[in-house]
Amino acid sequence: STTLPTPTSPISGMKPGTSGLRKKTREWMSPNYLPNFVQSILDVALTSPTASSSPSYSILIAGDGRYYNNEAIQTIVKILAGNNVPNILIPKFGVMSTPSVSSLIRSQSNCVGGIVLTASHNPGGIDDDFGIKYNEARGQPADENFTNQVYEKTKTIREFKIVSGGEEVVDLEAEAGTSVVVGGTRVTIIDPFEVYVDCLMKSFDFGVLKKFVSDPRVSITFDGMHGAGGPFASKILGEILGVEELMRCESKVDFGGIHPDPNLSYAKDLVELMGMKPDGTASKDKSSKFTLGAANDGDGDRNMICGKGIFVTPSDSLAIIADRCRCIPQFKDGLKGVARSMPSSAAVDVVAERNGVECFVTPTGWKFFGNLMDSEEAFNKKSYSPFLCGEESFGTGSDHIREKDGLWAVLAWISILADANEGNDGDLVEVRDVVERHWKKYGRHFYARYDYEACESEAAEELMDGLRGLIGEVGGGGGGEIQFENCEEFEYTDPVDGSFSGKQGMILNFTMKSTGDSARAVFRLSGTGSSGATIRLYLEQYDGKNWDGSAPERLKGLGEEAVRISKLRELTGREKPTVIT
Ligand code: VG1
Ligand code: CO
Repeated sequence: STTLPTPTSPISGMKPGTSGLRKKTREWMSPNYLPNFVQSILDVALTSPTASSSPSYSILIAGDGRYYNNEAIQTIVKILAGNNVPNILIPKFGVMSTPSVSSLIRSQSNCVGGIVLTASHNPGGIDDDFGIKYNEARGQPADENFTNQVYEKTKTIREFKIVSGGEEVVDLEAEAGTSVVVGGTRVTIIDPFEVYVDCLMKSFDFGVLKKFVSDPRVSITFDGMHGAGGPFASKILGEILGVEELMRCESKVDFGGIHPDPNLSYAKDLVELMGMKPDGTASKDKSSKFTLGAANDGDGDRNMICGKGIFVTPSDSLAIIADRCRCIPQFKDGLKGVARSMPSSAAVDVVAERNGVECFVTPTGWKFFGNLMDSEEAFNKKSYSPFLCGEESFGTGSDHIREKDGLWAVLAWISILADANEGNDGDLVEVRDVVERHWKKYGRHFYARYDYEACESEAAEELMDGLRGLIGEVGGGGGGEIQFENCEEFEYTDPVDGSFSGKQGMILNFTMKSTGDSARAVFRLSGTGSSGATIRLYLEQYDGKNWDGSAPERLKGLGEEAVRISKLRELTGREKPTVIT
């Protein structure tokens, strides 16, 4: 085969968001769309130190298995070959979860990075979403500097290089270890599981996990939502640990028609199975046989954790793991650093402060955690490892890799339950007990998120601008219980490399008149959608004493205040959020 430089012209709108470029699948399938974006990624990626110093460097191509996954892989192989990339690695069947991609890249000293075909928790199918993101050599999502450069390339691209060849140049069903040559490029099929399983085995004590899973009092269920995490769950939870009740763990191109986002709205089957009402509070007439119920998203990096009649908010989950981290071998000597995204609740901050652990608050998106994790290795600064981090959007993880990790979070919770039940022959200490003990010790951050999906972009921008106009105004309360104090805009200077990120969300601060406790509402526009705008409203209220009751109920008043101040109803015409979680 020969390389054909193919003329093309720029296609507008290829600006990567919070996590890669996500568009409607048909748009990706339109002429030159995929090649333009992949060529632009390569133009930036191939200037990296690994690519220039290692003559036999490799690039990984893998996806979350959604519609167009395998066709896209074939095209990308031909473009990489056209650009003389010496080695390509592809998992058997083309599917890997995002965390397993991160661990695989890290395990290869000459791997420049990975092209990851995913739109994560967005629905898949010809009429839904497809996406591509890029992970760099340390396994971390490309930073803003990288994605901005890619975007610039997409605006000036004139040609892409592609080798000639039929539709299929690589057999994705070939056994691991098989390789073929395309153009001058060696393409090798690899085992998707091995490296990642190994990595988790180093983080956890699988003997302890297995013993807990096989305890006759214990019953665990997991919902893979037909995403890429499913096969990994089957292997690790099913085959290795003996968890029996695995649901929806085969990866499917359309995720079985569901929205593969594990939260109270979209994982409602699991919520019901765990004995909860749709709002995540205990159902009065239905109990659950399961000790632990968990779910992952489309690419296996998000997690939802539930116990009998209780849903653990991701922010609480992070705080609880931080507090009890020493039961996880990876953290046996304690933590050096923790971090959370700004909209996540301050529950982990309280744990960090009381335990003398450094705590960082970053913008939304996992790429901001990577620098902190690698501060020593890559930047010759202080080490924050062992490091734990998370986001309110059901992301939890650590420095075992550079992505959030859905299965890791499930194993962390099995570890916590095993530890809480160590030497206990009586009634099981349940998820609810663990959570309530935590609230008793540290107070509770009542937390909820409202999403207003598919709003008009203009209305959403106007709302944010309106809030900006409140900066500097002092609220001074009024007569009600929820007193508005002030408004600020979050921005971030990376403490490791000094890079600056502005406009990362508007924060409205409140005080509860009767208790003096603080509360806040945060507004952000989503950067992962494929059309229109999603307004996210994050609500948080701290209570040090009275931690009883349901979060959605507690936060209703605060939500009303935030909606009123922001003029959300007037601007968007929305009476109610699309999602409450
Ligand atoms: C959302 C979440 C963010 C997460 C991102 C990618 O971004 O809020 O916390 O890191 O999705 O997660 P946004 O900009 O839509 O709010 V995933 O599992 O979609 O890769
Ligand atoms: Co995801």
